[in-house]
Amino acid sequence: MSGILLNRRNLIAAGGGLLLAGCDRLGRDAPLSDWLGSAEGLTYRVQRALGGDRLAREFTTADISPVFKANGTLRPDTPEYLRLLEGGFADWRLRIDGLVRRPLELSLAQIRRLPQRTQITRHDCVEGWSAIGQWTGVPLAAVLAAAGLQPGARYIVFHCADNLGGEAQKGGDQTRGRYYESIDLADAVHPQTILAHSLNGAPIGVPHGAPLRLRVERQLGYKHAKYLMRIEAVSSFAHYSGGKGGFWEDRGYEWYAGI
Ligand SMILES: Nc1nc2c(c(=O)[nH]1)N[C@H]1C(S)=C(S)[C@@H](COP(=O)(O)O)O[C@H]1N2
Ligand SMILES: [Mo]
Repeated sequence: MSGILLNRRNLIAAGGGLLLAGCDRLGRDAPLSDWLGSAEGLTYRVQRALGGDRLAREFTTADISPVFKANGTLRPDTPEYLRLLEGGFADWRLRIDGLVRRPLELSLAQIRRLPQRTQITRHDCVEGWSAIGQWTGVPLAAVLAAAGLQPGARYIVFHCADNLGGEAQKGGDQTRGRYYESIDLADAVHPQTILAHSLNGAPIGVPHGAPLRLRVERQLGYKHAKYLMRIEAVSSFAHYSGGKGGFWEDRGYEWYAGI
């Protein structure tokens, strides 16, 4: 895994020809939403990222919250997860597959050997609480560059280890389901989008998503999938679960949860 060039140009090269179409189609008559959903729309979004997208605010160590609240699943109860936890996650592997050229399975040790980024950010939950923490992990862009996105890839889906009951006060369908999330490629290649293994300098504990969780800093807390098992590049997320792109989205929350 060493020696991968982890820049966006690589990711684009992996995407093959994504940049051939220009942005000039924006001015056409077709509704913008149609355009954004097209292959050219993908180009637009990737170029938006290339142009240096807005960064979420970063803080100093003095700002770190003494207590970082844990929310949602605090300890997955699936036999698979409990077995991995018991083994100290030595047997845990992150699968990267779907519309990629080289499906990968990465151990925690391999993930820690990839380029790392540390960032101190504020987590905002829709329930009205926030916490500032220091997260360390590998940029998602690096992992995607290693796997090589296929041209049809438009979203990244995160499959988690836990089932969640769905708390009554959050409204909507309360059926228990596997937690999952999804983001578009602009957020996927954003420099602050990382797969984090450490919080405040220590390995992430079980309540916060051990052994690996997503940080996607320009969006609300529920997008930050914990207990990652598999990352899948897809052209559409319509066929997953409720079809809205995430556990809480299927229960009425926005898919793009921008802060
Ligand atoms: N797998 C999984 N990821 C999840 C959740 C969950 O229940 N399961 N809850 C989400 C919500 S609503 C929030 S606010 C954050 C909480 O992260 P924390 O427990 O580290 O504070 O995780 C998000 N990611
Ligand atoms: Mo949340």
